[in-house]
Amino acid sequence: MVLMIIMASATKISLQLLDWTPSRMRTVEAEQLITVAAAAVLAGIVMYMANRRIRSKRSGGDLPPGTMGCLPIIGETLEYARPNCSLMPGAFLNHRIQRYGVLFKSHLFGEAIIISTDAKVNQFILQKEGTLFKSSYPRSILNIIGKQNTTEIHGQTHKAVRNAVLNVVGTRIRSDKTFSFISAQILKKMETWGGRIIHLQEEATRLSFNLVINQLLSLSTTEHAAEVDYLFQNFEILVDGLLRVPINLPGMPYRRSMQARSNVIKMIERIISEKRSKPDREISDVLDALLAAEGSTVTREVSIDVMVGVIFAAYETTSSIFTFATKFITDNPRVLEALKEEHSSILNQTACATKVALTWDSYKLMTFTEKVVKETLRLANAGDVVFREAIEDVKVNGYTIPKGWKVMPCFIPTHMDAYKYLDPLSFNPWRWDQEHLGNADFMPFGGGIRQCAGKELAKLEVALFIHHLVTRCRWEQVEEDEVIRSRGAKFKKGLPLYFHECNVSRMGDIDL
Ligand code: HEM
Ligand SMILES: *[C@@H]1O[C@H](CO)[C@@H](O)[C@H](O)[C@H]1NC(C)=O
Ligand SMILES: *[C@@H]1O[C@H](CO)[C@@H](O)[C@H](O)[C@H]1NC(C)=O
Ligand SMILES: *[C@@H]1O[C@H](CO)[C@@H](O)[C@H](O)[C@H]1NC(C)=O
Ligand SMILES: CC(=O)N[C@H]1CO[C@H](CO)[C@@H](O)[C@@H]1O
Repeated sequence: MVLMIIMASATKISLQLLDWTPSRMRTVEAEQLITVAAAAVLAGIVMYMANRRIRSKRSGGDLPPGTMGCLPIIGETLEYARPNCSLMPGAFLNHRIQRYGVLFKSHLFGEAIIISTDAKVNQFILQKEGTLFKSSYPRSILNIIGKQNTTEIHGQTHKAVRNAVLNVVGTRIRSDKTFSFISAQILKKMETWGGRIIHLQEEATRLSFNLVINQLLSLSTTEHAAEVDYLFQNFEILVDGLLRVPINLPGMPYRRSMQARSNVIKMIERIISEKRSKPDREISDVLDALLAAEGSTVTREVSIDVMVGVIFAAYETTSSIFTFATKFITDNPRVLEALKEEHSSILNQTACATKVALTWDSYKLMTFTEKVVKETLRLANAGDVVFREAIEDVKVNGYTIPKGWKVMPCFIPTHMDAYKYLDPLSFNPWRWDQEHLGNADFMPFGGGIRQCAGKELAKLEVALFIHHLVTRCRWEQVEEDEVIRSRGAKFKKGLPLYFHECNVSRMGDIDL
């Protein structure tokens, strides 16, 4: 118990040391450093014992090589989460790939884990879902996004839930209503940008949250502004606690995250009872679809956890792609020119006398845009890792992944592999014309039966965002900014851009 408290205070200090957000930076006093040293010694002893236990737990065959760190609970989490100013795999992965090869073990987020950075092995793991591996996220993440979450449900329940999501976000994607709704949300944001400096990262986060919250819960930013704001604020805190050291003590991001989760759940429960009080509703959002599927497999708890999980899966990823797409277009005038040409030609073809409304047919004409989106997905790596567990001992690359072990396929090293992508750091949409890349080489949405259910929607949203950006706005970057990669890629200053203009109310546009 005493050890736990010392450990916790040590973690807090080292977290502060590592925290790159200037507002969170605090000074570390000498006294606290002594505590850290004492804790480290104690921790070393504990870890030595834990390691012995792990060694004895292993079954036949060799575990992949690797280190487990010298702190219990924390393991190598701090090293893993250390920010790196590049889109390339960070120092944590690089050092280990150089030393151990593409498959190695570590200790992250409170659990022993095997990390795979090889395209073929990753593909194998994802395709053997349900037979050799199953989706299984670390407990510390589940405590936040939900224990009955999409990632932890299997077989029939997973199928029912996945169908509920796909029915709403997949099947309806071609409808004109979806197109005009997404456009209206984008334009509503862009309307506020003209003549101002904005921080695109912040704007994009809010935009993608508004989009997903409407598709999932039918909350509109006009009628339910207070609810949407409340959910957004809590989600930002919730997300901040993910992939952190899982210590639940006051002041720790992890604790704040757990509290935010319970606020979000109360709000979702309230929305459910409002929905329930209106009989014979049509299915107009994902929550309706889940409620309609409720029964012996899809319980209320499953519905709620799935909602939290899907909001989480959808909004940070999509906003990161909005932001990076804009940054790459800004930095590459040739790409901007090619995009302008494609989109003005689409406008020419689809414009009738008074209205310019995009449809599925016009979307299908955005072939260059599609490559821009692909290239952005490759470089930004919004969903950079997934988590699985071995159902039985699995032999991979001459090593054994023992039954019950967690596995973390990591996609960044594949997407930045110079043998597959010439000059991997360069943003080059045209590479997709020439390079014949196998499925395993490009997995921004994961793969197998758990591939992202929102994949088509996400690509559409980004394409429409680019459409409105290049046909209506003129902008420039006003300040240098740096990429920080720790949990996902972010811009240090939030990508400040000056918008000379955003011609939102162009003649003949859809009504806002
Ligand atoms: C560019 C944006 C996005 C990226 C990069 C992305 C990435 C991913 C990845 C890598 C997975 C696989 C997780 C795993 O295998 O454990 C996943 C799953 C999922 N995503 Fe996305 N996602 C994006 C947008 C969205 C959106 C907009 C939605 C919904 C509205 C969504 C809903 C889901 C759901 C429901 C799953 C779980 C599917 C299942 O387990 O069957 N995602 N996503
Ligand atoms: C980021 O990663 C690259 C490549 O592994 C490495 O050379 C660089 O030193 C790292 N930078 C930081 C700030 O850790
Ligand atoms: C669109 O139409 C206008 C007028 O008809 C024409 O001047 C312009 O060149 C066309 N643009 C494209 C990209 O086709
Ligand atoms: C916006 O509208 C103004 C006035 O009609 C026009 O001069 C300008 O070129 C337009 N900008 C863009 C990016 O379309
Ligand atoms: C429905 C289901 O599979 N729930 C699981 C969610 O995650 C926890 C923790 O890993 C499991 O114990 C549950 O069985």
